Amino acid sequence: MSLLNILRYPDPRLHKIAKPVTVFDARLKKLAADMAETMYDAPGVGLAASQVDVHEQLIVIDTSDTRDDLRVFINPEIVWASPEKQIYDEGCLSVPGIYDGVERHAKIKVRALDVDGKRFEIETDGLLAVCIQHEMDHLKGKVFVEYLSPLKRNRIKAKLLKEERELKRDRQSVAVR
Ligand code: K2U
Ligand code: ZN
Repeated sequence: MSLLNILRYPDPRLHKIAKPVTVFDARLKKLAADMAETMYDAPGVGLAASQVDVHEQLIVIDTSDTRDDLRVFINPEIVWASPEKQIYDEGCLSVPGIYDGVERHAKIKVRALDVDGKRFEIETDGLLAVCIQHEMDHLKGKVFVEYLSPLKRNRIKAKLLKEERELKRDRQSVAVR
């Protein structure tokens, strides 16, 4: 398996819309496995294919404390969402070091396919519900900072672009030595 490169905000590729998966083959299984390895390594509790520049409707999630309860959701759709909302302090592997409150449905029912193309449904709340909604936003090209004020979003964009420039400069200075 391989570790995949995670796109960093404000990379425009994070805003591409993911297409439904139609072929359930070894390539798809390897992609899911590589995404899971990348998520565990980060570490994170979820990862969407959009974040590794693959624009197909595939997300991997593991919110367990023991890090051994991997869930794969393909072509996920929310078929029911509670009117009750909750605010959770979210982060994102594509927006490193930034955490802020986002309001989402407290409980959801999700229908999806597994890696073999078999349909399943789950109803959930808590961190899993938050994570599923966060990852499904990624598949729609939406990053959680878009729920924040323009002032906050622009400050985050400037901070991450500055960090990116410094990262590139440091890499070049090492290469020259
Ligand atoms: O999409 C991602 O980058 C993965 C997120 C998933 C996530 C976002 C918000 C709330 C819960 C999960 C990363 O796992 S962010 C890091 C993290 C780790 C543990 C709990 C919350 C956030
Ligand atoms: Zn994210």
